[in-house]
Amino acid sequence: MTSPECKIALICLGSNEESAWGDAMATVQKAMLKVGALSELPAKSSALYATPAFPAGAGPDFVNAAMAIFTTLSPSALLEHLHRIEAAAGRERTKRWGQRTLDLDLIAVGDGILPDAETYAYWRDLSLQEQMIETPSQLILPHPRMQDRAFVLVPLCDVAPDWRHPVLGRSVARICADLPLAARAEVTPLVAPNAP
Ligand code: PH2
Ligand code: MG
Ligand code: MG
Repeated sequence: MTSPECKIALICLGSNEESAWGDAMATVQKAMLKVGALSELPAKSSALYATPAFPAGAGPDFVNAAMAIFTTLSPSALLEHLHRIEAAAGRERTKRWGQRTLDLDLIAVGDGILPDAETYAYWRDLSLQEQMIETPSQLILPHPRMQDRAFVLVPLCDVAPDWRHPVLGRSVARICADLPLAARAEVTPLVAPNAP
């Protein structure tokens, strides 16, 4: 039997609340080590960024980052690992879009469209108002909102600018460049206190 193919997985990390691991920056940094440990080839990690909470006024600024890891895990097995890391940081799943100690979002796995193109399109095309009410019960990939969010795309440009969206047919760099400049400018790089 041939071994399963190693695929790139894109993950967005976010925190806007202190966790068992420290402040938001320390939390994201520790999570990066744990997510990196899931990778079967050297993982790629973005810079850390300060970003205003979405929707506007929803809470303190976030620290966001992105990673590209390389894995033979299925998307659902990978998601379980991410949920375990969130739980280790003390994450309680309460309010949608509320404050969170650690949020690990699976953005894409290879060029997979899950569960199928029709369901993906349904979630991608929801209005913001509908998004406030409806939450998918299954894993939708690529993340149906990735193309709208500078706090996802700017960090992703650090790790996978050439990854091509299997439905939109555009690279991460292109999708990011298509965002309004003002949205991109709100995502500001943070310098870690222990940086050289
Ligand atoms: N995550 C959310 C809701 N809002 N805003 C920013 N800036 N960054 C996030 O990671 C984020 C958010 C839900 O997961
Ligand atoms: Mg999220
Ligand atoms: Mg999440």
